[in-house]
Amino acid sequence: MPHADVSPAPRAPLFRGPRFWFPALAGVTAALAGVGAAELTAALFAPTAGPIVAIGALLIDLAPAGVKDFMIAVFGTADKIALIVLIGLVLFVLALLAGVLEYRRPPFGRVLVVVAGAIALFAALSRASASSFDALPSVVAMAVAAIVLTVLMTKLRVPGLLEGERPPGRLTLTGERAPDREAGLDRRRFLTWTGVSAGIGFLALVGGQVKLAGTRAADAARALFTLPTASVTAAPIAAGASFDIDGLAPIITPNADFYRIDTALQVPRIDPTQWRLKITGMVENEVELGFADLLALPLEESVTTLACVSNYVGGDLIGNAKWLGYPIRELLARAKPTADADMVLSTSQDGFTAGTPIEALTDERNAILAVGMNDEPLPLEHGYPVRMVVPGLYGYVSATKWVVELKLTRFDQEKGYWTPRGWSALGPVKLQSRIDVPRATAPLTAGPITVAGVAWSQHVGVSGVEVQIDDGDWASATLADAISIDTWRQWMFTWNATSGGHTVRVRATDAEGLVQTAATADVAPDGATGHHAISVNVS
Ligand SMILES: Nc1nc2c(c(=O)[nH]1)N[C@H]1C(S)=C(S)[C@@H](COP(=O)(O)O)O[C@H]1N2
Ligand SMILES: [Mo]
Repeated sequence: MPHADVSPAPRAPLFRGPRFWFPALAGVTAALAGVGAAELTAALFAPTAGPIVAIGALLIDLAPAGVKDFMIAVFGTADKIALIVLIGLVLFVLALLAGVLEYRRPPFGRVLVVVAGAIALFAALSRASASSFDALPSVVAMAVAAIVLTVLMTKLRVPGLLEGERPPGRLTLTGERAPDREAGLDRRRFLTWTGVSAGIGFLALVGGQVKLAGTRAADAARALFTLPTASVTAAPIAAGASFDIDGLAPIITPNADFYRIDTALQVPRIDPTQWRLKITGMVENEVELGFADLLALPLEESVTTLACVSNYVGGDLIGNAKWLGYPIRELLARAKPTADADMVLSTSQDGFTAGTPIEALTDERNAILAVGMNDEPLPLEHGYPVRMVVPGLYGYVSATKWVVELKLTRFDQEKGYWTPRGWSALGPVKLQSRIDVPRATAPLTAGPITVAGVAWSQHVGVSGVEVQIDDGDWASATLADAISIDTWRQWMFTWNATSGGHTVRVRATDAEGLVQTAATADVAPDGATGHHAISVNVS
């Protein structure tokens, strides 16, 4: 009887020893195989329904406003990578648990797999653009993980394989010699199965990502697309609009450096030949147009600064670009909104919405449906093929990327995405200024030091910027020329610094004489206020 069971089995500690690690390894392997199979299925059949992305998207939609602020504050534009890592860690722990449960209390490990799969399924199907195909990856994940887990368990449940903590070969409690060679062999057999399953899972995961990257119609279309020429071109940026100061934000933000904020864990990929915009709701004529129709209209260039309401004082969730697009005002005129409509609810292909006052879209400002950004088609992550850009309003109430519908409605009937989540329904950009140089860590020596930054008061314009050193008097900075009232303005100040520690503060004044308030306000519900200050050490 080489496989005599040891009874009573010595109590193994819960989280140590082979009775924990082997089943845990089986659980993690099953999860890896399941997720790998699901991501590959997603890449082939349902590109936006991979379980990780679907769960992440659901979490983003469910997250209370404070969590969003926290993620942005801590991780900045890497908030999405942080979220994926977090989901991966939770999944890892759940997988360990499923393995141990399945070994000790079958079938609860498989029950856990099914529950996790059901959550992914719910997440995938609850997305705005979900189709029934989107169920596939989660179902595959569930099935593959359950099967791999079951198979690995049969490999583990060989008597003698995991008994107690004894190294193979030592005397057992009953005085018999453990079947060391067989146990060693069985363990190796189990590890082989584990290695092969994990390897296949990993390859499927990588394969899925490669496939996703390779077959994106939107990427290909964007690469082939050349922007039409503008019928109204923006004046070239005058030399006087820009100081040549190392470390100062350039007057035009390159696309690659432009901040990105959205709820899309996976960037929507829209085939422009399929793109349509509908103007619906409280209108006399519904209007619908395709991408080619939009491109055939006389497009206009404009330079507009875009700011995020989540930008804390001194933060970098703001950028300035030259956009190419068509005035929304003209399209609304075709649709003829009824007199009682006061909001345009714009919807993106992935279900994000923004509520914009009609006035901001119909007055003289350059509120556009943009197709170009800095002489390029919109980058995918900035809304390709079409987004809104509205000077003077924070992005969350105006700058809908991947836009597919403009619905004329009323503020007392509809709310944009962020409004029920703790943000104001109206979001005019607040008067602000920022110090870009010197950096807090730069080595500084006594004598003249260049202090410089940007200031903005969108749709009003900046008329002055002042700098204060410690508790001294506010002193006027030199302003670069304004491009327009809708763009930020650079400023600089030469500070005759003495050695020691100092605080440098900035404040702006707008074209209506309003001085930027020192009172601090949080980013929620409608944008941060307060003066940006930096501490420096001068030697
Ligand atoms: N579809 C979609 N559009 C969106 C958002 C979004 O989450 N989804 N976020 C808005 C917010 S909060 C901001 S600040 C701007 C940011 O635009 P950017 O990423 O191009 O800088 O996009 C806006 N448009
Ligand atoms: Mo934003």
